[in-house]
Amino acid sequence: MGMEPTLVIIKPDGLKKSLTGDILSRLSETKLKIIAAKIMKVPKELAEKHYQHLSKEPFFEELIRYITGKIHGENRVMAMVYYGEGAISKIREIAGATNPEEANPVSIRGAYGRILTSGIFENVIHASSSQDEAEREIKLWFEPDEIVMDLYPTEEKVFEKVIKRVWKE
Ligand code: IDP
Ligand code: MG
Repeated sequence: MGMEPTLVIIKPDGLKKSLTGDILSRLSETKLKIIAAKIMKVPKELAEKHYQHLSKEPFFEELIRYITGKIHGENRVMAMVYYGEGAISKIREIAGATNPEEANPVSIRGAYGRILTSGIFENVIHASSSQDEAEREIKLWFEPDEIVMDLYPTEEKVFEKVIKRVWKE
């Protein structure tokens, strides 16, 4: 426990169902601090790295389709980092069990999740489940400068010939 960060992702079903506000309200009950947030598309490579621990599961391919928005025709997710005392367990508690049918009905997954006919647990949010997982996931989803706190050691790298899209003058 102690002061720790955790990664939260509102999955494509959460955005599709306009649940963002409700979910943020529920999460704010924890009194944890949001230290990073963005709406983004999820590239397949990022999805596969994020769920690498499940790559042997029969539902893996469908899970990648889910998190990349292919199932809902909604390619946005909202990724956030919450920080504070016992952040990981506090958020997991409000999120509820992985299987939405077993989740506490007042938890986010219990209230808004469902099981798709494909068998995938459509459970609205992701939340890191350990400090190691949080570190791995936060480094996957965010760059150091997108987070308003220094969570992990950084280094400076000089890039040459970087091609970057900018607003047209
Ligand atoms: P978690 O999201 O509660 O940490 P994980 O085991 O890390 O659970 O699984 C990641 C996601 O994969 C779940 O949130 C859910 O969407 C999906 N999932 C996990 N286990 C199953 C399963 O047995 N059947 C269908 N989908 C599953
Ligand atoms: Mg997990």
